[in-house]
Amino acid sequence: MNLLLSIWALALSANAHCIFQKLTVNGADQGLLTGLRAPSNNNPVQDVTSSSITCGAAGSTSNTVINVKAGDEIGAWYQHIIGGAQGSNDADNPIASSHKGPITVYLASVNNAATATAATADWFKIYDDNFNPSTKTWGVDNMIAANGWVKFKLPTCIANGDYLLRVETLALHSAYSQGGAQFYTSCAQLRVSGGGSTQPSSTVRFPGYYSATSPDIMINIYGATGQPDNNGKTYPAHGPALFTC
Ligand SMILES: [Cu+2]
Repeated sequence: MNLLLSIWALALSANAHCIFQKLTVNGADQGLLTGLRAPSNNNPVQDVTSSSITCGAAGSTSNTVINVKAGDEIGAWYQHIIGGAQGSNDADNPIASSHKGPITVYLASVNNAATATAATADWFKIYDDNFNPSTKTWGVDNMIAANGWVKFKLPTCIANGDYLLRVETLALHSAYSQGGAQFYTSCAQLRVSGGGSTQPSSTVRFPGYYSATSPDIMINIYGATGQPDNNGKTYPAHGPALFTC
């Protein structure tokens, strides 16, 4: 009995992670894993030089490209495991509350979103929710409060065509040592119409852009009182400057 209980406890604690697994477009549910490249389990990526840093470890790849319009509101849904909660009364759904950190969204223009190679895509940042030092609230806290939803708008001025959308939850609870930051990332395949002609002034690649030792990735978020409050400071810049129209 004791052995079974401790195995059970270990299994739970080892899996207090999450997966981005579904999209809404202006509130319309696109279906589980539809239009997505998602990992098959909720383990984080902790090596920023890994090919898995782009869209998560290779798992499922949808044949679908989701039609959207520039300016649409996108919802990205994170849950503890694929399909939702892990059993009933899952305190770690959508993610363990210990997993404080920022949520960041990127787009990359590609020729064909269903087949494009994510590692050579050129990404620009369109949304982030980092840390509010006055309320001590992280992007992850807001995602948990919204039952796993991260909502943002596609820029109105981007050019029409295919895009990959990369949504990243970065958990920093163990990021005080190198390699401790946990990335939870999937990508969506989008086809944009109704857009404009503004091109991003600069782009980045994954892997490539993130460094294991930069102050946003190797960071002790626990302040003097031991709380994950970044000691009241602002969180360092994570990713390039936001693209704006
Ligand atoms: Cu975790």
